[in-house]
Amino acid sequence: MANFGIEEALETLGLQEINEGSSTGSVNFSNGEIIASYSPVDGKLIGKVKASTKEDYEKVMTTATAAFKTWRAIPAPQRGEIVRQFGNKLRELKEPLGKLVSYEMGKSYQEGLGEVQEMIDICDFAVGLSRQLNGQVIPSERPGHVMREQWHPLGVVGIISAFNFPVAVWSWNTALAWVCGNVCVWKASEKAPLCSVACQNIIAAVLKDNNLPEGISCIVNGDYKVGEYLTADTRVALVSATGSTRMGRIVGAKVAERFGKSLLELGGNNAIIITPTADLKVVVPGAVFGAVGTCGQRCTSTRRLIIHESVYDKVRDAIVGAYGQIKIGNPLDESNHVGPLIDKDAVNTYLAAIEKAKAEGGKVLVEGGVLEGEGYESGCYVKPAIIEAENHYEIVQHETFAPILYLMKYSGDVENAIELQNGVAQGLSSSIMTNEMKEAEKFLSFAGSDCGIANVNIGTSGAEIGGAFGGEKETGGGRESGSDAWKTYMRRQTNTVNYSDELPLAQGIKFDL
Ligand code: UN1
Repeated sequence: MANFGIEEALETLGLQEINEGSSTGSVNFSNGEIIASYSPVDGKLIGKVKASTKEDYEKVMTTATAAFKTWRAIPAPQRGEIVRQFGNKLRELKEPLGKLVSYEMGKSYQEGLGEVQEMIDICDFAVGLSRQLNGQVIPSERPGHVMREQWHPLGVVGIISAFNFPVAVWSWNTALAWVCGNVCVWKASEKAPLCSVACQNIIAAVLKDNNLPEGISCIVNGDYKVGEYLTADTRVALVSATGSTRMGRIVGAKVAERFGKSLLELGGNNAIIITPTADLKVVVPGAVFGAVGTCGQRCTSTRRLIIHESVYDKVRDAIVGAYGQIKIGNPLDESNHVGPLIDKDAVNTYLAAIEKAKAEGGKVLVEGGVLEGEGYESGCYVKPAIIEAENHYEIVQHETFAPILYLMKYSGDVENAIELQNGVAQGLSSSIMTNEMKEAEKFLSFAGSDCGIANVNIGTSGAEIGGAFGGEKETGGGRESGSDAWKTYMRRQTNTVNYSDELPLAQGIKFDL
């Protein structure tokens, strides 16, 4: 077991008094119905928060919009300094926060720590970025003129995040949004509300220490109805939403209707192509971690293995053999690989998907099922399953947020595998396992993977924060995290300045008076 008790973690994170009636975190004026957070680990109640009513939301927005005026006037590198302090606090609190993530959401403690590490990393990235929000200088066609580009903050950024990465996804958005000069209003998943309150407490303390307005970071609690306040609100310049394609379709349409900006990071249906030259030492851990890590609840989780027929039996046997070693149980016990699903609804979705795959002709290679008995009282622990299937099955085309891995064969050239890989509606992450340079390059070329993430000889999940994160098609097209994703959090302004005594018009137009 990890050395921290969960009570101690809650206390360190300022969550010891999370119960009915307490309004938690600063800038959280919640007065609505109670949201109880039960741990999928042991089924116990961890705490309760109140949902935000429309009035509460209005108070949050008033606080946030007022804070924006102060925050945008602070030079970007000084905003970076605040993010640096936030990152340092996260370093201090990595263990308790990682533990809370693990206990409230159910991922392994190692993955909980990894998630907090992603937060620390994005803070470091954002600090450096705070000195590099550069525009360009563009040659003007007119004498005595100069053109340049500036990047200005947007205003209020609304962040809608999912239960599966209850802290990191917020931080990818918020750390960038802050250095860019925006203030943030966060609607976290109602399935992991305490994680959001813990994060809010941490940043609120940093803001207070620096005498900065608390409205720079706000949270609102609740279900999709609270999300709708954000999507419909013209004061929210950008809505960054991470979650299901179903949710993204609604959010994207609503925000577009009012000409707001949205950044959508939605479902994946990620595949690994395993070619004849693939190295099994790399394939097995890559595929197994990808499929069962976070109990198959990452948007980057490996859903499909597309295996060349010449190595199919060998690869299948190695993967099935590795599944025999997987330990399922309390995720806070570091000897376990896989914890529970988030809740019983997720368990039912998992069971229904297995039935559907069977009904469509799938052959079960590793049997799934719900675990019962000591240690599994929450009813949320399931066995990772492997099913031999075909790409066109309806269930294979669909993202099921659970540890179900579909195996399929390809024959002939890598192009055939790429066609299968791209033959789904989603386009988030993809990998090829090969030692053939030509295959790898084809996979990465314009005619290769159509995903936002395409990897060679690593799995589909576990992306580093330094790259832009997101994907195409039903994945929504947005990019979060590294590279130049920061540009989404700013508005571009083109400036033309005339320092001559004349007024020549562009395109050579004459307009003599
Ligand atoms: C998600 O599942 O929403 O690439 C994010 C990964 C992690 C992030 C996943 N760094 O698997």
